[in-house]
Amino acid sequence: MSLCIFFAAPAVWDEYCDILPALLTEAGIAAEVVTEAPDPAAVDYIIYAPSAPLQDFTPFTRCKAVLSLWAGVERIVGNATLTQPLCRMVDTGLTEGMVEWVVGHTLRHHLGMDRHIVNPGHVWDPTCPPLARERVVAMLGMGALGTACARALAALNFQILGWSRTSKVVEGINCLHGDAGLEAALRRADIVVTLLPKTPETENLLDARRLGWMKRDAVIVNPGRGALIDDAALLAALDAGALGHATLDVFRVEPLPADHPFWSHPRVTVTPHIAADTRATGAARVLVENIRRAEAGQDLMNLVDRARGY
Ligand code: NDP
Ligand code: OXD
Repeated sequence: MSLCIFFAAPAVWDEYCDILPALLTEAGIAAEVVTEAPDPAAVDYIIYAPSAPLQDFTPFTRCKAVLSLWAGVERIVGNATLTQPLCRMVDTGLTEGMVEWVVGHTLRHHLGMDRHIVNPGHVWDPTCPPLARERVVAMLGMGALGTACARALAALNFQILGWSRTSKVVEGINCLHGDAGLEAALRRADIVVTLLPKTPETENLLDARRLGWMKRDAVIVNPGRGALIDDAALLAALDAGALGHATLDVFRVEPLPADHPFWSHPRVTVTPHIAADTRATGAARVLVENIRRAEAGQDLMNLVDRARGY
């Protein structure tokens, strides 16, 4: 019998307490899932969300894997006490949610919807927006989420420039990498979507210099991580009219403090880290499949490269 410990906020456990044991049984895995273990040395698997206070993994001497409920692992990946394999969450529900959020906010800016939703002067302006085929969207990050969003936007005819650390070939997407690729993408894009993990290399990626490469009316849509963008440089660019708008879902401090200038800035839209949620029905299957693989001595899915940081 394996022992799995679930470290997350109590409300998260409520979502998994029935489905996870049921799916383990369905998969033929003899395992118990608990939220407290008197003897950490008896634990085989740790299911982890950053809302849990767990910091010291040292006592979990028998643990075969730490399975993150989140896609982004920046709050755990650098933990020196974590020596076990770490898997991040890749799940269809998470991906679908992200695609819907990114497509929705991209279309808002592409179609100029705000002009008609907020039109206090009842101005009849029949100017039509361009077609999607006339707009360039840069997708910074072409991983599980970025690639799905890029494909969905390409299916609507947007011209997509994908940018990643390593070179890629994705049908229908012009894939770039490296510093020159980033500059080319930022200079050409009308809308820039940031779906990168937070790592030492991506922190402040969009700083004053790189924001300066963007078109004056370009829009940033950031569901990745707050630290990807230099906040002060972004506000300065927006105030100077050097950028059109920023739609931000993620922030350096969450919840975003009440006095943060993003809340009231006329060119900033704040959404409260809701771009995509890990949903228990799909995510529990991913957890169970990884436990099954570990028990069978097979390779784990979605393994984090600790050196790379994602
Ligand atoms: P992946 O690990 O699948 O993809 C990451 C992508 O970023 C890869 O294409 C990778 O390049 C690229 N990348 C990483 N470092 C660099 C770098 N230094 N330069 C250029 N490209 C780089 O992650 P996901 O797509 O699953 O998730 C992305 C992020 O989305 C998460 O880390 C998390 O922060 C955020 N997220 C936000 C949510 C929300 O609700 N707001 C929900 C879920 C996730 P390569 O392909 O070459 O390795
Ligand atoms: C995640 C997130 O990383 O919700 O899963 O941001």
